Amino acid sequence: MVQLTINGIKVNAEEGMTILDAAKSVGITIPTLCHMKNLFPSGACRICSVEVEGFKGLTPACAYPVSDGLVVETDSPRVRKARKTIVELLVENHPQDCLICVRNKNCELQDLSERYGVREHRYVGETKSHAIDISSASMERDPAKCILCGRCVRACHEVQKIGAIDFTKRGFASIVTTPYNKGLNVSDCILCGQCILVCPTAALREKSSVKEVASALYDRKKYCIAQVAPAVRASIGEEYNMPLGTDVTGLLVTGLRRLGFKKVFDTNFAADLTIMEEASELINRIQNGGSLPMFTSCCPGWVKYAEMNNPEILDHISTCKSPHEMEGAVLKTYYAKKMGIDPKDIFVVSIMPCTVKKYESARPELKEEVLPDVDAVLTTRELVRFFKIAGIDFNDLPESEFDNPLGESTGAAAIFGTSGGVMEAALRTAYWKLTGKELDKLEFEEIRGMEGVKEATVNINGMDINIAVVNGIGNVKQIVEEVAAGKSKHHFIEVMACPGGCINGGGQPIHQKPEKVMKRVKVLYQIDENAKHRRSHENESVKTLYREFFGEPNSHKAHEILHTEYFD
Ligand code: HC1
Ligand code: SF4
Repeated sequence: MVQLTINGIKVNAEEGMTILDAAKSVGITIPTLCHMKNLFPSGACRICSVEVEGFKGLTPACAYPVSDGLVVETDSPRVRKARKTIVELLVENHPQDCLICVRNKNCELQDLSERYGVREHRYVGETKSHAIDISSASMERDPAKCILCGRCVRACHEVQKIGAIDFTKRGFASIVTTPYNKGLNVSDCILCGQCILVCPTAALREKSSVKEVASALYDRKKYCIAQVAPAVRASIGEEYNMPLGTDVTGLLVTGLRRLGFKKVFDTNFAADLTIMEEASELINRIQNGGSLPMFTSCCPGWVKYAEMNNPEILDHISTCKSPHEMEGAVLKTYYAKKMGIDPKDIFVVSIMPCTVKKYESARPELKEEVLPDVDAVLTTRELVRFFKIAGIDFNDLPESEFDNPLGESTGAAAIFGTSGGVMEAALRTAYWKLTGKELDKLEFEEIRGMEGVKEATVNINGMDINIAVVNGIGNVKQIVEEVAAGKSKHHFIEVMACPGGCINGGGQPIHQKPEKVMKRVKVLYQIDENAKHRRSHENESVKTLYREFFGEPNSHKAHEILHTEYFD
């Protein structure tokens, strides 16, 4: 422990801590635009500059370690002036279009401009102008709005270990871009959107589908159906100032009805259906000598990664479509027939925490005849904007329940939204399928939590099944290489591209609160714990679907409608 003085307050801090963290521990927030928790400080933005006694210049608090007797001023007139000048320079080299910007009122540059009282243009001069990269199906990149903080580059390189974007050129010409300044769609980008979550401005953002969905809702010929991903209910409340970790399922359903959706279904229903198909596929592969280990397939970021980087392991990925694609496929076949609706008139909108789902829904093989399984995807953030346009006061809505039959779900489906959840749900059903008995203890603690790779061995009917859960695409390389080399000891591997799983997807609310992931995860585990049924095979509507339509899991019809293929 060392003792230092910050703004006249005596602060005890652990050795190795930075001034930034020590100040935070006593309630002093030093602003920063480049710092990322748990990553080595870059000191790029200089907004966190502070005065340290005995030093002539100002020092970046994010990169300066504490020591005994250090005397620091974080809010002196000199510090304020320096910060204001930095902000003024950034603002001057930034489009002056806050009123029409997607991040208006949720922009860190705007906040700092307000905080330091920037009220005039003091440094008018040449500004950069760059074309917006609209090449991908999921995201847009607007370099004119980039303030070169480098957070996106670090999220992509150091967290996701993809490296699709980086700095090029120097000085005023400096820019964050893709290789050869080509579009994201021809880079290594997997469209995970983790860079969007850390971007302080709107330089990175999702490609909006709000207009498209609004026109479908106004088209009287269309039968618009919404489905909601497991993770959205645990996060959207944050956009309405509710505490982190508030479950708003009932409000969400009412809000979607008020937008004009004829039916509001639950992607969780199809998560249960996925488990029926995926657990059967795993057992088939084990019993009949199929490619093992089998990887999960519900994360389209992971699938895109594998297709681009490791085509040699594609036959190890489950052929199951992801749950929201299965839900769409069932809606356009079974449900359309049952309700006497022409599938051509059905317009399925998935409300997702994920940016890659936009790309996934546009994949040509994910369709029934010529109709896409899912017509449009709105991220959690886009839904909030849509509610705003429609004048829906989310906080004041009464609660209501999902429509049926595609609205029923079990606790197993709820935990799909967190890392380890798909595996846990699959094990609950695989155990029942192989033994005819139910597991006494449903929780698999070893595969919960935020570790990068979680492993366990589960004994089912005398057979040891080795499982692994990859939490974040940045941790997948070694696991994939073992599989490619034929050296994997695993039977079943879950991969989710976003750290924490979909709960921390690239389409989720943007704010830099580090505790957000665990608080959201808790909601999903609570939904599971409180659920009447906690195993996918107990979902009555799924059972009816097999009885009335598919016959049994992995049947020929199920393969035609619920499974897919991959391409290198
Ligand atoms: Fe996910 Fe999934 S869990 S991929 O994270 O398998 O997006 O929430 O909807 O499809 O169910 C996302 C979440 C989601 C699918 C399911
Ligand atoms: Fe990298 Fe993901 Fe952003 Fe693409 S979307 S640039 S892969 S962080």
